[in-house]
Amino acid sequence: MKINGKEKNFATIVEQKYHKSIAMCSTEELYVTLLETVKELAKEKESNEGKKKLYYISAEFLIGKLLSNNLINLGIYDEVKKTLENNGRKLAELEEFEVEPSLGNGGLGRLAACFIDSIATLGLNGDGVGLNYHFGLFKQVFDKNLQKEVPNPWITEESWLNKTEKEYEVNFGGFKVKSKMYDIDVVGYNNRTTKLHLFDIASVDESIVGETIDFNKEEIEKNLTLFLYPDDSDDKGRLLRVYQQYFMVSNAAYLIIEEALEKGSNLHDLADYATVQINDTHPSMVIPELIRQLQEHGILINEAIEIVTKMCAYTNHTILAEALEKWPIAFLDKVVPQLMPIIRELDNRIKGKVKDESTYIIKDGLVHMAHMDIHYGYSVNGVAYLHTEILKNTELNNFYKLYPEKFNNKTNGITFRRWLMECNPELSKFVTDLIGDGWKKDANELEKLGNYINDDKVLDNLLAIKQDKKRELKEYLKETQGLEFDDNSIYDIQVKRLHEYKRQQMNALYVIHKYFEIKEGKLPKRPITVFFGAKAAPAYIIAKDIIHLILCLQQIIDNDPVVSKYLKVVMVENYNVTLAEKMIPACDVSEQISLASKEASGTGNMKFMLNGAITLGTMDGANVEIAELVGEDNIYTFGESSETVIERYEDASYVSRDYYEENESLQKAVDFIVSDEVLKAGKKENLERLYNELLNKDWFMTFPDFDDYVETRDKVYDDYEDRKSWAKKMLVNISKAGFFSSDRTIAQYNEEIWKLK
Ligand code: 26Q
Repeated sequence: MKINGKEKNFATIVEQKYHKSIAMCSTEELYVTLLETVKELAKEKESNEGKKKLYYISAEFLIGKLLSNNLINLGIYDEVKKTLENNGRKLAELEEFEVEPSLGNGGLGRLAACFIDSIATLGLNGDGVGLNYHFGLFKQVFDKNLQKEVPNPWITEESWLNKTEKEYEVNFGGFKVKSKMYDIDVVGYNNRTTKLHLFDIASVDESIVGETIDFNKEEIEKNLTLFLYPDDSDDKGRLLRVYQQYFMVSNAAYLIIEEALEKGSNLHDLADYATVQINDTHPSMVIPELIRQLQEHGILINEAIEIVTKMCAYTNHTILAEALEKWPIAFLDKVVPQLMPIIRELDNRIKGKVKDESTYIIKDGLVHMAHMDIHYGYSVNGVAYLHTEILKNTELNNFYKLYPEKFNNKTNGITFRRWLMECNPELSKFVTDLIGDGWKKDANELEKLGNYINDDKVLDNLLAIKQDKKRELKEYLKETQGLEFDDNSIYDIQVKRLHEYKRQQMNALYVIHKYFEIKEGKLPKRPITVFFGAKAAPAYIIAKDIIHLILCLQQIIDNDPVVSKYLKVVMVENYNVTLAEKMIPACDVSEQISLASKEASGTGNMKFMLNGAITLGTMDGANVEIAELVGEDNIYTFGESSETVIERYEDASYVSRDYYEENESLQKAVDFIVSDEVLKAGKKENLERLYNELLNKDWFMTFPDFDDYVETRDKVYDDYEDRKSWAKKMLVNISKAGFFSSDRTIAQYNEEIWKLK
């Protein structure tokens, strides 16, 4: 590697720093040296430039560990790995040592992380702006088959954060705080760097955090950036979340204006210097805040509104109405009294010209953040084809009628650097050996793999790589979590946040159904391992009950010598980006079984496909695009359509008990939840609550899809036995995954929304 123009070797760097060889160093010494080296190399790279700059503001950036990713993007991964190996050390040892920054809940945060990787790689002039949470999303531990949450610190003495000189003053109702900005360098692949700006305050007091994630939510100066909020929270938590959001966007607005001024803007032309992507409604207050700050610079309100409307674009990530943020006026009056007159003015202007009351910003004492974004932004996008259609035709139809030109789709994507090159170097090399490495820059080149569809040797190699990754996962989970299973079994995996709409409960019902079949002597041709990984928001009771059921099933089956030969349940503890990188490459069957119309996109589905797993899914989110790309022979779809589901909700015609009463095998599976066997393994209160919820409500309609799910899943397992035809399906999936590169997504954002350069 070249540092400051001089060729250097990692071994010499270590030698100079510690006066000893790599072999003699502790893991920490090697890690710290490598971290410093990478930081230095990143600093040397040119940063992206241009007149107009994108600010991707997001409350979450689920970046995951950065060491290997940065080594890959700097092009020194192989070199460093080899040097370590030549000295009897392993890069994996350092990877394990690194702490994962879990600065996001799930899909939305991980998407933001993939996006900044692609922004850097494409050389676009754009930075990320967010918060420097001292504790990431809670760490999940299992205790008596229940989820417990414990604090999850990530900032160590030596971290990826760089201090900067930037400081601002942020005013809240009644007091103000001084902010400081930290940067993480985001290294593009073979290209330039961009920055992730994370804002913090000096007065945060980590000592108020004890053994649990409960803490005093009153003293804002001490806790403002202490925690990332789980995706739903108690009321007290919500108030603190408003403080966090305003803190984030006020800093962002100061930064935007300051950087534009430095580049020669007179602020009347600010929209030529800056564009803002609002990642869900969490940063929506940036709109009134930019207006407020422009007014402070002497720009009158009419013009300020006009400028800001040309600057801000909003991405919607959810169709669940209950998830759209609405803040009580009283909250905003307390936290940001300086914004309320502006928000009222924005609302009054709409009330003065739009008849449709459903689009007003302030209604019944609540401020509807998404409404403000749509009226006062220039773009509104959904994150997959179906999602955007549902927004236009159903959820946001009243807005679509007002501003059809603002609506557009940007189907999500993932960075192939992390989700193939880093997590699956074997498959990555296999691909490169066949088609060259052009795919690393232009993912569509993966289509060339199609030429090998009848090449038996290629198909065998593909299966062999999958088998290796399955063995690796087995060893890893044995060592780290004491979990045991057969690597000759089919690996069927559902990993994602726990939500009723994602329907882990339906997967669990299938497990129960299989359990009965095996007991009755109907044996699967090959053992099946059903993996789950999921955190539930601490206050989401039913989600936690579902985890409880899955853990009880795991225990019951583990203790059953007959059934466990054919079926295993493996619920991994503390599912996070690090575990995803180990599980996804090892997967045979990718469970994407949300209730049609509810999953905006999903991005796990793309990661699995890229790693040669076959999707078992509903026609929901980006599954629709996957199905179209791979064709019906290479995906297994089931379940009711989004149209039917939407109708059922509209006419409120769904009665779960009717299905239960008419379907014997479903009834048997559901009843098992409160059987003596499960009650012995678990807690009555939790299991009965879940049972009653399903029987009396089943809001996400698992019962109507149950039979189709069972039948389709059984077919998947049957088809798996024809190894050659399965390998062909794998190859087709990998070859068609190019569309889901976040490089493509970001190029589209730029061409159709941001228009940088
Ligand atoms: C809201 C209020 C209070 C506290 C937390 C929140 C909150 C936090 C996070 C609400 C929602 C989120 C995250 C949402 C999310 O991850 N959505 C997912 O976004 C992905 C990227 O677009 C999609 O692929 C998924 O379909 C979508 O569920």
